[in-house]
Amino acid sequence: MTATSTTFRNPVLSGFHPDPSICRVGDDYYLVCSSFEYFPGVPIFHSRDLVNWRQIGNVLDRPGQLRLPPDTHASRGIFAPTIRHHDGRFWMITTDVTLGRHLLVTAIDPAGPWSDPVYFDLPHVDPSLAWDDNDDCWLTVSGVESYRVDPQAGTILEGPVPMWSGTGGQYPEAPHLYRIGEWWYLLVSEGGTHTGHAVSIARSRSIRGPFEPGPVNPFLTHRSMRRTVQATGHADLVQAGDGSWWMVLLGIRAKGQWPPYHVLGRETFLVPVRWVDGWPVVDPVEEVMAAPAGSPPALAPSPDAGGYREDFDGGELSPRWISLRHRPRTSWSLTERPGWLILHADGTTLDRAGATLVAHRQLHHDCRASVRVDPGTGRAGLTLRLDEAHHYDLEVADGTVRVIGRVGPFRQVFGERQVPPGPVTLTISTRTHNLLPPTATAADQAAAPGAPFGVRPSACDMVTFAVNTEQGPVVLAELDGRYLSTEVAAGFTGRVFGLYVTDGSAAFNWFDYQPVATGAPGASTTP
Ligand code: 6LW
Repeated sequence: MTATSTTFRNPVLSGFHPDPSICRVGDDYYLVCSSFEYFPGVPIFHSRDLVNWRQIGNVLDRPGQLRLPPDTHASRGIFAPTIRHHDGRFWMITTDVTLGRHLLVTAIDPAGPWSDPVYFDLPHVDPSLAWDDNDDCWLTVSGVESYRVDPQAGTILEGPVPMWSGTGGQYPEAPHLYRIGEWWYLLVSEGGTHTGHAVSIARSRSIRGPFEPGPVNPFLTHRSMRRTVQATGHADLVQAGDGSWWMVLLGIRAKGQWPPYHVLGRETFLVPVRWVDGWPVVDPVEEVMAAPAGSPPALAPSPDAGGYREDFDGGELSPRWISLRHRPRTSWSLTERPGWLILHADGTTLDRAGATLVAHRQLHHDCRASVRVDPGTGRAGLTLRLDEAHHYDLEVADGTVRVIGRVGPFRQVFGERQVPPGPVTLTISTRTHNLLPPTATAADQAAAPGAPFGVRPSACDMVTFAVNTEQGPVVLAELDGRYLSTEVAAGFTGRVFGLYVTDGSAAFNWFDYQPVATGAPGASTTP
């Protein structure tokens, strides 16, 4: 590191925050991400320095804008959004893949309210918007092709105009057009949203092309490289007020080996961009990155940042809470029992769509989530969820707390304990440190504390389930977390901690989420 540089920490948005798109208005940056089967949809964040982001709402936050059918599959629903500021308004366009159409909403204030949608019945995903020198609006989609549209009416005026589809990698997608100087630049991702992911660029004098590829394409990829951050792609460019350029993109942080597994979903990363001979150049994406001195990301948030305590004392749910497919007003209340979140059961199981759930993303590999829940005569708990077929539940009903694992077609109770009636405190924690190396022998394993059920954790992660008793916390089970990974479940999301009820009504007094430092006492030297 030289005296002329500073550092910042990636990911700038940890946990399930994929497909970032960014725009700047004056000193303010705004960023949106995909939301898939969750409601409200398209979380929107604000930052002044590109590194520290605060969620200011969700763009699609009412049924008039987003009505996902009750049987919407996990990882369907709302795909990659684009946010732009043009003509005094914010514009956000995305695809509802369940409906098979793109929807465009606008707002004066990015915190909302956003308008009702205008729909475009066009194929493909990853819609993006750009306005040319005549103020004509161009809608570009994966493939890659472009359409001249009337954004107010939702009509197609011209197209499809074929664009440039990258270097030949599969799934040319996430196209964005930028007017920079005399050129139109077309940013494209290709290779698919896993370890083959890559970002490529081309440019043209005309928005209609033809596009000339850059001299080095892809100009960003981590494929085949031994790097902590993998799957780098789906990018968007932004110019800071000081003239510097930046790119946000998605990546994954997988753990373990042969193969690695990732459980937090695709996260949002930031890299500085330099221009060399008219083309963007970026360094590989690292967890700690150098930034040009004086450039916006001067602040490096503490790696321990990101804890969250919710006492359910306010009148509204924080925008960070997400539910499955919809959140009917009849399914929750913050007023029925002041200071408590009441959830009323809709569906009878987390194994199928329809359950009442209010969830918070898992943001750190090593973390702890606790709730205080009064199940009354109902069935409720805290789940660690990837989808309907991949979740671990810490559930209380009929005076018993149980740990239930659902993986694919299998469902099993792994531990249980009687508890007195009334509120109970449940904790699920995850750890990637203090695990046995993949080379551990059976004897190592037998000697290691906390390695139950015959699993041999390959430095991936373990999930621990505990209930508070008069004697203190009691661990009911510890399960291998790899079964709740994208590599096992497939899909585009990441893990969430969900407060749920599947029978009757339950009351939640508080929720507490805290990262656990990886250097905590007892952390091993496992690579
Ligand atoms: C999205 C595509 C992608 O539409 O993943 O990483 C898809 N890129 O661009 C879903 O997030």
